[in-house]
Amino acid sequence: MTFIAVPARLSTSSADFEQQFAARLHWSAEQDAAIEDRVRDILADVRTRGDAAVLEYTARFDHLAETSMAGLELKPDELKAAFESLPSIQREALELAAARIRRYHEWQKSQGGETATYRDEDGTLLGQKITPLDRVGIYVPGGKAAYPSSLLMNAIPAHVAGVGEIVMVVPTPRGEKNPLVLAAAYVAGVSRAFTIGGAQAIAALAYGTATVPKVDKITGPGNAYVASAKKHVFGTVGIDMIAGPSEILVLADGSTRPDWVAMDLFSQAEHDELAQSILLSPDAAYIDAVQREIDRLLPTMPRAEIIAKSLTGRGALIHTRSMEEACEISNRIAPEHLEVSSEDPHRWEPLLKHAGAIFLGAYTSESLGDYCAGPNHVLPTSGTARFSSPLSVYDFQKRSSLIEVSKVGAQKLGQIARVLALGEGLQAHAGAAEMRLSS
Ligand code: HSO
Ligand code: ZN
Repeated sequence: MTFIAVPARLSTSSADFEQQFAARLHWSAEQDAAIEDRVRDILADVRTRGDAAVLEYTARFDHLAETSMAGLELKPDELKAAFESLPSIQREALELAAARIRRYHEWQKSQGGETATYRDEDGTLLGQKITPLDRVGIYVPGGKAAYPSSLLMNAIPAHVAGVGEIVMVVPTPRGEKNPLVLAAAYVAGVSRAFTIGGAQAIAALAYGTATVPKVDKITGPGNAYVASAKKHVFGTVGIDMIAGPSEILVLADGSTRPDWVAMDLFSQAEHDELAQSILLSPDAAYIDAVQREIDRLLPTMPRAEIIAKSLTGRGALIHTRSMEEACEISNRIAPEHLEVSSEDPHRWEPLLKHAGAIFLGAYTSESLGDYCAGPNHVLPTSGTARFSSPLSVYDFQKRSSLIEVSKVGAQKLGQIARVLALGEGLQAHAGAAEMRLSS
């Protein structure tokens, strides 16, 4: 079977650019009413019947029939054994990746992730106390999107934040366990792990059952049922983000080898037929060269079919008038991953405002960021980088304000508060402030 990948060719100087650009970018996560209804039923059922409902759904949807929840729990010894039975090359790669991810997130914690206070001129102490969440749930997808790397990217920042207990859930259809996922759970140090998935797993984590502990926040990607369930339980627990298909945007001045760039475009396209890979360049001959490399390399790819569908359906090669204009277009797209494939990436970086992660220079392939550079690979998609950030240590912490008013401060603040409280008609507020005046 031969596949062809023909991303749309666009040029910012053509008259219909805006129209074509809008058509390529259009993406909406369709809300499927049937899915919503089923998810609502499953959530309500698990909430009332607990473990019994989880066991039933796991037997029905995952063909994994157990008589008690003990059969659906992965014990620490089993995780350790999975790690130890891996080839040493995989064990080492997991450990090296985990160490780099840990180091980055520890650094991140030191950048505003620690309690801090100051005193004002009246000796009043003000600040914020930072505490980790007590318990979090991490959803790990099963099947073809079972990524051990995503488990590391979720669990390690939670650990570094100081989360007390990390509960992982992973659907395991027919009981077929993914040894790399189990090993990653061991390396990341999850506290408990269950072979459950879907909306029933989200419900178990959000409401708690006799066996599955109730968590404070649920993170991690999942299918449409999982995404819908996370939206429904938001408020009862915190959630991270609802991720759309992967995206990569390469901004190229023409100095990087075109086969490197072609492979980078493939690297996100191979995730999903709905993934989006875009090249922006002011050099038309370079765009032709990248398309030639796409044609040459595609037949060598085991996932050629997915890549071809993604590139042909949602991909684009966009010719711009200049690098400056390419930066503007990139800001409009606000991609999940942005590669600045340029001889002088620091010249362009200040112009780039919206992106989940920015990869600078020809050597920084996005795939290194997916596994082991250190920063998180859970990133805002579908243009949400305009207002949101990568998953981080901060997602597993919360802040409490700290206030200690000095005697002198109470005089000054008391006057202000008294006036404002009376303006709001709140006599007790005014009284509490007044009583401390000239005490
Ligand atoms: N690029 C994906 C993460 C991933 N890639 C996992 C490989 N494995 C997130 O956008
Ligand atoms: Zn990836």
